[in-house]
Amino acid sequence: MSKAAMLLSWAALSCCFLTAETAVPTVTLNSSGLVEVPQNIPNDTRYAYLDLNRISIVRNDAFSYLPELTRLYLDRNRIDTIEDHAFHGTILRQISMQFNQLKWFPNLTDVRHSLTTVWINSNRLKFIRAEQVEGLTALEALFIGGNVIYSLLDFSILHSLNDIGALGMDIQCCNKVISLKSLNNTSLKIKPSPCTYPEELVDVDWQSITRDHMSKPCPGQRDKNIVMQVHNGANDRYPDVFVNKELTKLQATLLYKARLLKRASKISRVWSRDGRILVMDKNSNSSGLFAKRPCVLHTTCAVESYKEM
Ligand SMILES: *[C@@H]1O[C@H](CO)[C@@H](O)[C@H](O)[C@H]1NC(C)=O
Ligand SMILES: *[C@@H]1O[C@H](CO)[C@@H](O)[C@H](O)[C@H]1NC(C)=O
Ligand SMILES: *[C@@H]1O[C@H](CO)[C@@H](O)[C@H](O)[C@H]1NC(C)=O
Ligand SMILES: *[C@@H]1O[C@H](CO)[C@@H](O)[C@H](O)[C@H]1NC(C)=O
Ligand SMILES: *[C@@H]1O[C@H](CO)[C@@H](O)[C@H](O)[C@H]1NC(C)=O
Ligand SMILES: *[C@H]1O[C@@H](CO)[C@H](O)[C@@H](O)[C@@H]1NC(C)=O
Repeated sequence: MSKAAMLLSWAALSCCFLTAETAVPTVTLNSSGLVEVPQNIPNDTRYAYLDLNRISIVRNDAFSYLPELTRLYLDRNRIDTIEDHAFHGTILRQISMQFNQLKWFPNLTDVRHSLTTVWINSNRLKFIRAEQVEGLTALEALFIGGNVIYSLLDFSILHSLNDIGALGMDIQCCNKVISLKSLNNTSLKIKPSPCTYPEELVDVDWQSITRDHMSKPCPGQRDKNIVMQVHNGANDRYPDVFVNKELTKLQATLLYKARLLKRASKISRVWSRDGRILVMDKNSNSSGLFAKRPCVLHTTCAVESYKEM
């Protein structure tokens, strides 16, 4: 082939890739007041943007009239239910469901061979189980940050997965999520100190946490929303140990009490971060639990113990 011919074919190729790229049949219905998945978009649509609507349920076969659909964006809706065959009949490669109200990882079995990327960050997931994702043989990237997850599968069952986005995620660093430690820092994006449990790992850098540190049992699901009384050695002085889960009402009470203590100059600082109430002891040289780093009120300290200080 002559140089000119090569150039020509290169030009022809780049022309057509560009044309193909810009010509992808795309429908954009962001902020359109939709309360349901529309049933009247062109049937050759490949990319569909349905962000910023008020869709709350995605029913079986909602998209099956779109056989070429490869990218679907449902961000910032009110979705709490996705039926088992919602994506049946499509060839989805990317699905984005950020900022919805999903408590369960959706059943993606119908698109398991095509799906490469899932954004499900900022929902209400509490766990992801192996049986919910094990069939997703093509999955390369999974974004789960912004959920408060207590239990995660061992990701090594997903052979194509090489990118897990978990930024903005608080985790209880115990044995149910130990699989996170088998991921290197190129494949796992996590905030610098993600642990809210156990107390000794709060504010500790993720890189310096080992599998051993995480081999502790997780606080029982049954103890959710209750205040545990722990009476053993070190905790005798601080008998109220609060389990760090959804203690919204309790946290509000703690914050209120802590602010009273601050006003009475019993502690030097009180603030909340990621739903945790933190306090800094007035005397940073005091021993044990209150030394050096802030104390998370709802995990180990009793507010009462500050009153005597
Ligand atoms: C879309 O609908 C038209 C007419 O109803 C049909 O001829 C065509 O095959 C459909 N295309 C796809 C991709 O299903
Ligand atoms: C997902 O749906 C398929 C097909 O109905 C079913 O066989 C499978 O058990 C479901 N998976 C989960 C995790 O519910
Ligand atoms: C990180 O893990 C991925 C997937 O397991 C692997 O492909 C990659 O080579 C690893 N990178 C390093 C620096 O170890
Ligand atoms: C990954 O971890 C290594 C040490 O284990 C560290 O030197 C490096 O900076 C980390 N890379 C990123 C992107 O955090
Ligand atoms: C902290 O207190 C201990 C004993 O109360 C004392 O021995 C030590 O010198 C103090 N450290 C500092 C930095 O003040
Ligand atoms: C919806 O429209 C698409 C296409 O224009 C944009 O890429 C998205 O960013 C947008 N979604 C939101 C949430 O703004």
